[in-house]
Amino acid sequence: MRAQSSSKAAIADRLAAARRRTYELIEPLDDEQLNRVYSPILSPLAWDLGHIANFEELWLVQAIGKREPLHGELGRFYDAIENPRKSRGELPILRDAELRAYLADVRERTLEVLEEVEIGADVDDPLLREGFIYEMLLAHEQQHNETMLQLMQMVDGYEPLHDADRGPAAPPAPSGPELVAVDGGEYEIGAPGAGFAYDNERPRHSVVLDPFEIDRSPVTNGAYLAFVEETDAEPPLYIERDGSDGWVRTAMGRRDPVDPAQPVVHVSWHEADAFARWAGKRLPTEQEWEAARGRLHAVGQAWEWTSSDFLAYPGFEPFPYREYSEVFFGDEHKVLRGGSWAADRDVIRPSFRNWDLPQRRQIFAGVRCARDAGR
Ligand code: AVJ
Ligand code: FE
Repeated sequence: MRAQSSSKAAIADRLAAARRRTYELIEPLDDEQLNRVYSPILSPLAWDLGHIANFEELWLVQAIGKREPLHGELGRFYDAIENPRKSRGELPILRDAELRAYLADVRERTLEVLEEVEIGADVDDPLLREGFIYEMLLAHEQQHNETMLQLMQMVDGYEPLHDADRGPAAPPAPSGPELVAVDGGEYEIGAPGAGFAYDNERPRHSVVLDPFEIDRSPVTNGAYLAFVEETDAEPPLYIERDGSDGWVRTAMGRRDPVDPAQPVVHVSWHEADAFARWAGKRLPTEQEWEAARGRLHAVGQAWEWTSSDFLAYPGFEPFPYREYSEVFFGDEHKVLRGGSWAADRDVIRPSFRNWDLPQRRQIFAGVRCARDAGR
């Protein structure tokens, strides 16, 4: 992980780098593609872009800088809770040149406000302490970059500027046995008290685990397609039969060979769970995943489904707003751990919790299996 400096100059540089990445992702696209609705479960890219700028305006300009919003009531169209993804194409959001101007105007004000604030470790305002709100904004833009890449899988002919944005890479094969044995006992789960983390990663607490084993490596396309062939399960999203007895990858409207050594992505929780059972194993709990972290090969290529519901840790307190985590707690969403090839390396930390509905396949999610020890 990159060392995170919280000097103002370092924050300004990191904000600029995140924005550069956002612009690079959309550079190959025209305004029609930015405005187009490709899927009811994903926002048009113009919405993500306006939402990135609006979230920045809301927190860094309005809340911290006490400025009035640039576009009056516009913010309510970028509220993710008020506006479900399927309705976002019809909203009177900013588009084209106006949208680009909004991103730039908000950023100008953000940098102006950054000059005025105190962000040290001992400031009173918890939003500013250790630069929390700036870290949150960076993570927010990076997470939306990943959401945008999910949509870009559906854009025919999309040519990413960087080859790394084409999909997961096949990691070098690990040495050693297929499963890693993890001792039973007490483990500390969650983010430490200092340093940036989302509210759902706190408070740190201990759990007692039975001994278990967990796959050293994520499940590959090759292993997953063997399961598909044997059980007649659906192939992952964007993998299809090639007309004879092989498979092709169809993301971005292409017909690319499937690399059997790459971690499988675009499988739902139900499919991940079925795969694990077929393999004589089960999904790990998120606590097991975190306890085994550091012993696992190729974390950060594909999100890894866990068997855990997205629940509050004991003593959870919402911060800085209930709609980041708290409104999603319950048995509807399943937790994913690790990170994907499309996630910023800053987002990938041992305590980070991602979540989605168990039927979803648009995210870059795969599988790593576990089993009870002594089986
Ligand atoms: C943590 C990826 C589930 O996209 O809904 C972005 C991240 N929260 N803006 C989501 C998020 C607010 C969130 N996930
Ligand atoms: Fe958001």
